[in-house]
Amino acid sequence: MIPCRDLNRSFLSTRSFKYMSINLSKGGKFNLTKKEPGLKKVMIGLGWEFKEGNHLDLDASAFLLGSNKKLVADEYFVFYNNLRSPDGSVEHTGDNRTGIGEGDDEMILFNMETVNPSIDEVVVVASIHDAQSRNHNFGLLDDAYIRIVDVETQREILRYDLDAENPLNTEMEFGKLRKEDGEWVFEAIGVGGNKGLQGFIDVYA
Ligand SMILES: [Ca+2]
Ligand SMILES: [Ca+2]
Repeated sequence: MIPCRDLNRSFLSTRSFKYMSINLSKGGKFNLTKKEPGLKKVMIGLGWEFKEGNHLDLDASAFLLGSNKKLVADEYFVFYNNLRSPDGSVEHTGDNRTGIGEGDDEMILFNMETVNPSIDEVVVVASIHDAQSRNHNFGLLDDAYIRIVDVETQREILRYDLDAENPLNTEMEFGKLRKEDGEWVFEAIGVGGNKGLQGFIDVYA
């Protein structure tokens, strides 16, 4: 049986809604190389709002992993204090500490052409800064999403809206770009935890 995602997609393409992006749900996959021929550089945007009209500092970070699922070197952990990977393929555009305003609050750029060939996965995570001392968690977030945009055309390719299964989580592996037989596939992960950014460092460093 063809998964519903694919049915929707073929429906959309036959109706020529070519600017409509794909909405992924948890576990959903999208082959960027196959579906978007010629795609070179993507912007991974993370947006969020705080329910109570206050501020919440969410941080987007990327772990560039080799085939052993570990960072190829410490400098391949890209976050607010290390904004660029050594190969220049991943760039973080800077820390946003409030999330105020619509649209992307933090952005990570990824160049598929210049990425170090040893990189097999780019794992994108979101973690709440100082979650414990500020008593913040994902339950306080509204409209958190991750989306992928073609940098050249500024067109949104796909989007994954966060559906926090556990509102008490303080960080989440949002999604990953994974190399599969030389093609880049985006996978919506949506797995949360309670160890902060350090929890991911413990796993991937
Ligand atoms: Ca931030
Ligand atoms: Ca926002």
